[in-house]
Amino acid sequence: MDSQSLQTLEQGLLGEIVAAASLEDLEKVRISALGKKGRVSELMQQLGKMEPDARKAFGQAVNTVKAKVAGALDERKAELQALALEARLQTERADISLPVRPGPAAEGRIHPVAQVMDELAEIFADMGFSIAEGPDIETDDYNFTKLNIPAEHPARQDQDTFYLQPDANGDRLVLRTHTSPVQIRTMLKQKPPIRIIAPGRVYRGDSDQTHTPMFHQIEALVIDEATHMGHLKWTIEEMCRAFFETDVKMRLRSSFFPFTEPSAEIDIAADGIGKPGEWLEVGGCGMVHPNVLRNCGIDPEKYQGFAFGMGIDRMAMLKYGIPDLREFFNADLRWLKHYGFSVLDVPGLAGGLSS
Ligand code: 2NM
Repeated sequence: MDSQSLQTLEQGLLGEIVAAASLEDLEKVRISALGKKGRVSELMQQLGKMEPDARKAFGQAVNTVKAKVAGALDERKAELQALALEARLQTERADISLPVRPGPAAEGRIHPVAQVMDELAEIFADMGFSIAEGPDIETDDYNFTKLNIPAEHPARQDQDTFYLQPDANGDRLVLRTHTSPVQIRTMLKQKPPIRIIAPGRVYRGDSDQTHTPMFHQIEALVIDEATHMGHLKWTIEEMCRAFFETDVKMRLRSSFFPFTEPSAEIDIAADGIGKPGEWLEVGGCGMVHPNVLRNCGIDPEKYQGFAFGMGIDRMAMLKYGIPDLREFFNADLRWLKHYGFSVLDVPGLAGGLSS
């Protein structure tokens, strides 16, 4: 091959390299030039058949071409890689100025009942109470008899109890009509002094505008040697002040429960919710009946104490201005979005319970 054709080959190859539009095309050009059977490699194989002088000159010329072609390949490869990266950057671009999606922690809502339970737990924990829990299915004995409500007592009909089949011991089972059996269980297994609250679900068979067959109660129990009505009134007043986050007027109105003596209804002034001059009943209370203490193995000559109970759903309606009780349990996400609370806004006494 003469130097003219070598020149032509070189120009041709350099042209192909520049024209290669992708890394794959470029690789094909490389193989066709510098690969084992490539056009430049084949020239090298001709060297063996040449005269020594000619061989030296031709060898140098081919090497020069080879080096130029290799250099051009590297250069084009770098260019094509840069272009490919640029193309990816264009198509895979992320707009970091887009607003962040809220995500489950910010989007989920805490139900007002759960919020009020958390708020009350916080308030009572601060006063030195512990939280006690018990089963929703109770024995007739714990739900009624030990609470000084004997078999023929009208309270058993009053409360429209849901009855279940008897358990293995033949004890009649019920869906608890109040959380008082939790207090019974506590008194049976723990000696005074006792300071507990029992929040939870309770069940009664009535259903209308202001009653659902399942609702929530919180009850408190304090037993010690010298606990009296003054402690009871202070505790309820203090709880209302902390819960409603304002000064509320409260009164105890004489009443009757089989499990307390004396007993009273708890009323709070409705001024704050646009009903000036009216009183709203939020719960009941009293000094634990000596029979109840005795039923739980506590000596009423040595110990006495108070208990009170309130409706959590009712308290949520009052504090957060929610008009219809039935909406509480409809699992309507629009309602929950409106009345629910942020998962991240944990109630605490230091920063306001429900800021
Ligand atoms: C109320 C009202 C008055 C109460 C009594 C007891 C117990 F177990 F100690 F006897 N627990 N809760 C009680 C007293 C509950 O709810 C309206």
